[in-house]
Amino acid sequence: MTSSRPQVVVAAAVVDDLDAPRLLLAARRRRPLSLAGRWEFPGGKVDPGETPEGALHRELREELGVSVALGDEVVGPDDGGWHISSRYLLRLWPAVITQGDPEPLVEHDELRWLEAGSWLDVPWLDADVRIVEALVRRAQLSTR
Ligand code: 523
Repeated sequence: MTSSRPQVVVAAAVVDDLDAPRLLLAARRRRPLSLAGRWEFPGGKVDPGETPEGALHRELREELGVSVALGDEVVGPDDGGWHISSRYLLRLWPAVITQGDPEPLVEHDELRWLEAGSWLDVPWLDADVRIVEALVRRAQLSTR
């Protein structure tokens, strides 16, 4: 019997401050048609031979034109990540921009900094909305 492991997709919760995040960067997909207009954490698939973190730095450079510093991975409930489908497993890191001004260069047609209290105010992709909810809960706990 062969078991096929899901392909790892890496993404970043780009925030203004890793310790006390108030602003969260959301990116609106331009393609494919089935996902167009929905918002996501920017990122993409890990290429063969890349580490997940290396792939994430590459994706953020290609898609947004920025360099980032990553925080500790946000561990999810599904094998440490977050199931997108049977094909893909999403892994997520918080990130702050260390160089560049983010622009929607390739995959996206709009970027938006969401203020604290408004992180859920855009139509996120189904896989991402669960993670945003978890981040909101975490942020609420950390401000108590
Ligand atoms: N997701 C997803 N959330 C999310 C990302 C970055 C991706 O649900 N934050 C899904 C969307 C696709 C799959 O993961 O079904 C692959 O992501 P994609 O298309 O962004 O990967 P890329 O950028 O590596 O794609 P290509 O370069 O076009 O192959």
